[in-house]
Amino acid sequence: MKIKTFDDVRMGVTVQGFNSTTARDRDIQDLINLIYQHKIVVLKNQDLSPSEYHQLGCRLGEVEKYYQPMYYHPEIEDIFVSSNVSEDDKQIGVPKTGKFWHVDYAFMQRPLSFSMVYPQALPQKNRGTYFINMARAFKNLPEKFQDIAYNSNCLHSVRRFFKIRPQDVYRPVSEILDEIERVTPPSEHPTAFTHPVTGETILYVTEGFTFQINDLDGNPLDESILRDLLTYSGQMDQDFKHPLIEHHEFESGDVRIWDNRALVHCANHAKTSEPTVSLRLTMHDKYPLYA
Ligand code: 7UC
Ligand code: FE
Repeated sequence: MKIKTFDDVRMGVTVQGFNSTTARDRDIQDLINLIYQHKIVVLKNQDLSPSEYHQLGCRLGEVEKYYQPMYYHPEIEDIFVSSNVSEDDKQIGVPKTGKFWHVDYAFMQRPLSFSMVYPQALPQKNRGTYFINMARAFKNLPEKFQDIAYNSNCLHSVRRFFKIRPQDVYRPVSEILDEIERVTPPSEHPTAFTHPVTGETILYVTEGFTFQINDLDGNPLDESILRDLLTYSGQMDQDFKHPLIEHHEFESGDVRIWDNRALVHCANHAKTSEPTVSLRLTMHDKYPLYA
């Protein structure tokens, strides 16, 4: 494996010459260490079948499939398909996923440790992902906000970004909203916590999912506090110009893996109608969300 940092500005490393079929357990452990250390790892020049890709995921951690079948890959349910391509009127996966700041599964009691994306079809440009390092975001907070973050919890829900399914047509919205609350009741996590591996303090709020901040007795704090935390972290910047925001482009053959505890991300979908397909796998490591 040949490891190179991206550039002097952005986090992450590229790995050349990784072969998932011949990789030994030691190589997999090296890879996992790189994910914690650099937060983003891009395996270059990969040519994997869906099943080989799935096997790689299974070696990186305990794969958890998405809770909604609408996203499933036709052969391998564990693979989440983001795709704007429909063949013979049959849509596979879901178009325009993740186009908002979020952490995968932060709205669940047990969020994911690693996320991995493998594009299959890429538009000419503008297909990438925005990332924010939430350890840096925490460090950048004024002390007053660090104190609040240490002494509060946040509630997270998927409700604002739940995708209407084909079978929802003609259903009353109230019924769909009730179903969302029943199936995915809000999760509660500390506003800031210690990463179990790196020891960094992570600010754990997302524009897409976090909707309330409570003190340690469960009393709601002023809404402006959550808004301020999101603003300091860069997630309220509509132009994506905030210094904490990094854009990471995809090249064909890339498999990107990232530390889903430490980063928030936001998909950048091309404005054109070019075919775009990517396969996602999500894994748990052996640690709790926070130390
Ligand atoms: O369709 C989507 O944008 C999926 C999103 C609501 N959830 C992704 C996740 O893993 O949290
Ligand atoms: Fe995502």
